[in-house]
Amino acid sequence: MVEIPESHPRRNSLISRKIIVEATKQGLLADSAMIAHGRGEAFDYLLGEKTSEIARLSIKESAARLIAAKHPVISVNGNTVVLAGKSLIRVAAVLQCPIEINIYYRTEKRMKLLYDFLELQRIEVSKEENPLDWMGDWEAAVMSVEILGKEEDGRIEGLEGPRAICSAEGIEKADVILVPLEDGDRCEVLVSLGKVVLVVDLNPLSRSAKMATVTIVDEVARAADLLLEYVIKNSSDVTEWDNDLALKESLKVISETGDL
Ligand code: PTJ
Repeated sequence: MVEIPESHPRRNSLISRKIIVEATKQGLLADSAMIAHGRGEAFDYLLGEKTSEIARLSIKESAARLIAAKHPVISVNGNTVVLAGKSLIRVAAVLQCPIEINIYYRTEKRMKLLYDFLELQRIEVSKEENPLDWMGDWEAAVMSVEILGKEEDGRIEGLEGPRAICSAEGIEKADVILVPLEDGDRCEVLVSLGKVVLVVDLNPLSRSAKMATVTIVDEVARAADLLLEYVIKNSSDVTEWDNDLALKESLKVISETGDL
């Protein structure tokens, strides 16, 4: 494998590409995963490849809503597992909420591969030091995170076919769902079911971004790391979040990044 020099200005982006390429070879990702990633990358380039102030606020708001939830769940698809799986396991460990593998292009083979991959990530995370400012038995907290998805015993009411399949104890029961890189239709239905939907999407113009309760316009791995800090701080309250205003702010960031 070609080494990426530490000094390379676009190192993180190149590492993410490598991760996506490798995961594709392993069969973990959907056929269109690279296309989705490329679209995200283009938006990230326009955002200056960093977390904007408005993205930081939306992450803080999402942390507050996950903490206040009765039944929070973190839903992960292929791209999310390989790019941010470990970070989201840390978030789930702090919140003590389940992670549900819920993929758009559902096949039994991919579900199994992703489950095994996430299990391995969980074991690795359980062996880490406690995250900064978190106190308690880290290994126990991580190993008690439930990984859902294989049960297929729940349904997203209002959707048909494989896209409706979910876990009864996860998405079906949840009042607050974090769904990175979600599809617009599913996002719309989840909101219509009265759930609080927290989306991570680099494209502020996507249907999911527009439909969500709170949209984090940021790269999923960066956003997940910052989310961990905010769930550990546990210091903010849920606000009257104006998501349209937040999306407009993200578009402003994009237009200003381009200023020469
Ligand atoms: O694993 P599956 O079967 O659930 O499939 C996952 C993909 C991502 C292939 C599927 O959900 C899909 O086709 O997604 P879309 O409709 O192409 O939407 C993906 C959205 O995520 C786009 O708006 C991208 O801008 C955004 N995106 C891509 N990569 C990232 C991202 N947002 C945040 N971080 C990223 N790394």
